[in-house]
Amino acid sequence: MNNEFFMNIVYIVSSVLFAFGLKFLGSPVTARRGNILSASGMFLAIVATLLSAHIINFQWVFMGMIMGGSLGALVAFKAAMTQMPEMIALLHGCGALASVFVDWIAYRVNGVGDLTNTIALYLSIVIGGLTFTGSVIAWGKLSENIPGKSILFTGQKWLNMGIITAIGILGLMFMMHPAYHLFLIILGLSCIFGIFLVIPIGGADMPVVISVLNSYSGVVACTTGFVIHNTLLIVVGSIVGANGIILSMIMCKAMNRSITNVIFGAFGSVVKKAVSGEKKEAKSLSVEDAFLILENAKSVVIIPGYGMAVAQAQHAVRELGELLEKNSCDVKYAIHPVAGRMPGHMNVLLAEANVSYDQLMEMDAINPLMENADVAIVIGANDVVNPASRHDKSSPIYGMPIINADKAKTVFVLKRSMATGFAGIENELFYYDNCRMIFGDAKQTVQALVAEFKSSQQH
Ligand code: TAP
Repeated sequence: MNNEFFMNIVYIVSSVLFAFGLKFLGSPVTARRGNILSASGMFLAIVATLLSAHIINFQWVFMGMIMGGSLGALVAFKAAMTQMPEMIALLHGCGALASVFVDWIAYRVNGVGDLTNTIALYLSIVIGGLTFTGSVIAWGKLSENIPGKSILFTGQKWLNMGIITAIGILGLMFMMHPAYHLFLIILGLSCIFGIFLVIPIGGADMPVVISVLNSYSGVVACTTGFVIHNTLLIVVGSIVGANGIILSMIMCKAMNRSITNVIFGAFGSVVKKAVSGEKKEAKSLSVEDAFLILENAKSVVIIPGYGMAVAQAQHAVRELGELLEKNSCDVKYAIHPVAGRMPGHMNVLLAEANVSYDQLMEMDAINPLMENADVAIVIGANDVVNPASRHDKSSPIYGMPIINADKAKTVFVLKRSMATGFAGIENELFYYDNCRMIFGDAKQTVQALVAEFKSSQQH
């Protein structure tokens, strides 16, 4: 069996493993199997590539693998669950940067080849450059190292148009005369463009940006595959690119946005907006009083958000849910598609705490039932329950579907202060007549409610 034939067989097997891995990742029940399958596919592809005759010097390869592997393992062990989204953003950036380096070396060692190759190289450095810097900015926003709100300045759109035009013209020049200085300028401008593309995108739209960057990182891997004639990179890159686009579409639909509006509209400009009308006082409630209301409730909807992840309150929440059920109360969990900081964030946390999947309800399914709920308990959620999105055209989250917590007879909001959520806007729900704030760390508050239930059962 010749080397090329062997490589192609292994690459096909790897691609099949990736495809099935992704399929299994579609459900929480099979997600672990999906991860193992995809990782096995990647392991097989790496081993086969190392065994291929093209590798001349293993010393550098192993040094890179040890350095990258140790750094990756260290970061993965250290990262808390709440830091996953920013880590994912950074990993997209690293993937894009790796592809750019491969393109760079391929260009310096082999030149550009035919026109198809030159176009692939050009697209690779443009998309790779902007994905790298865009992902770094997304990481900064998600980790709150840079302000999460929209950053706008006068002439920003014109500057962006200028950069895009320059990248286009330089691209044409590169096709005709692929000089090294053009390569470097195009790469530099693409990196700058990545920064300007992501900084105007504000809080609530970050989920879409992350999935778009995910898609771009796949496209770069694909174009790099064309540059170095590697079938597996082309296949895997296309899969990631297509997946990212589908995820972005799902996100946009969930948030009632168009993708062009998110990417080019800089629409998420965030204003610290005062609650419309006369300024009211938010009313707070003690845990003891909240318990008395919950003890008499027949139907409770729990609405988790990012604060539940920060507080790691999911186990206490499950315990509270079980105690309510024991008290003949119907308990449901309402899951907003962008609650938390990554797709499926709340599902993962509640699954970890062994909350039954049957109790989790998607936004569209729970909203018609909200009017029948005696109590909606909002646990560390903010933007995803802000009623301003339904009627306030000046709000940055206008049009984004929310969980209608305000329609419940009584709403409890568990959070530490009146601080805003990720979108940086005030929440008018907190001032509604049927809303009571229970201030404190979500885990401690829920544990205190659990303790009240337990002590009442003993008496
Ligand atoms: P947010 O609107 O971000 O609000 C979270 C709230 O949790 C904060 O207001 C905070 O208030 C509270 N909190 C933090 N730590 C807490 C603790 N230990 N105990 C109690 N409360 C705590 O969360 P959300 O409603 O889940 O909305 C998610 C937001 O993130 C949306 O704007 C969404 O667009 C964005 N986003 C989502 C994703 C994905 S894919 N899900 C990705 C990127 C961005 P206090 O400080 O007062 O406690």
